[in-house]
Amino acid sequence: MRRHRMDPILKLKFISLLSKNVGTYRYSGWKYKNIWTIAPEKGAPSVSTGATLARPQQHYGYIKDLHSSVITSHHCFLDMLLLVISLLVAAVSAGPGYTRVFTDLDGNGNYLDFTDYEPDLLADGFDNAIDSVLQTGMWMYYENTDYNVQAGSVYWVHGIDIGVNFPNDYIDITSSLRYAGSPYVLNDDTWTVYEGTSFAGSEYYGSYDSDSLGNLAGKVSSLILTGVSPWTIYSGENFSGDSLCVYPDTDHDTGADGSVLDFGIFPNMASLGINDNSIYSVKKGCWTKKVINATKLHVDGRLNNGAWGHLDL
Ligand SMILES: [Ca+2]
Ligand SMILES: [Ca+2]
Ligand SMILES: [Ca+2]
Repeated sequence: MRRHRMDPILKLKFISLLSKNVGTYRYSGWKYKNIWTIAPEKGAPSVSTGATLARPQQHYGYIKDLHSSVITSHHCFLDMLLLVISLLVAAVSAGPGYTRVFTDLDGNGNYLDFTDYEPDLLADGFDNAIDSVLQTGMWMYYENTDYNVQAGSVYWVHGIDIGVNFPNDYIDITSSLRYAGSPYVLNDDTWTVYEGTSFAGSEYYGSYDSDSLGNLAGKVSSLILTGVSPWTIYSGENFSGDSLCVYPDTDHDTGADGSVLDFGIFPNMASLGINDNSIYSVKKGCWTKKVINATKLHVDGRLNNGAWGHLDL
């Protein structure tokens, strides 16, 4: 299928319009800069790799890929029509969380809003530029493109309308970003497994039972749970073999409006006390008496409404 990039001006409008869908921001202590600056696109975007890294189990509207795969003409009218269609689709497919990423500390400098995955920030003119973020949900900021397919460090932040400055060693390195959890409902009961440790590489996502893990069967090296339900993980497909119950109880965030987020964040299988690459199926609920007493993640900081930290190679 032919792929075309969106016209930069249209893209600016697209992102600008999207940002109005994001929800209610609270800018406590953060300077709001009503300036949009997007550097010209440099280099070739990695839309082809995004397809293999996109969530395989759900009907997931990958906004940019959707757009680039739909456009078959450079005619302005058609672009505008497709922009409108994309915005309608975006309204239902964009994630309930968001992140606003800034080129400087304390929410200063230029910024961009994301409600969806970005495998290559070069496409946005934001490669190796992020110093601080303002966000809701659990977002991972990867040193390398395609979510650290090539191993690198990760800065992670979760919370509700939380603003975080990255430490010195983690500013100006982020090359891709994505969130964990439901693309539809904040704090929905979900699980996401990752091929690499520290949430790297391909992922497999679900909010229901899964009797196999597709291309990640026997490859799972990290896990993130959201919501309040425990899950039972199995060493065999079809809920067979050894079973262990794991709760999303490593982190709990409470927003200023009383909304809550719950997480189980496990950057490697050792934090669950099981062997690497040993999960083959997942079932909702606690179907065994063997409950995992998980190791909590080290954080750089924690507030009522969130926490943040880093994972290194
Ligand atoms: Ca910067
Ligand atoms: Ca980088
Ligand atoms: Ca693995």
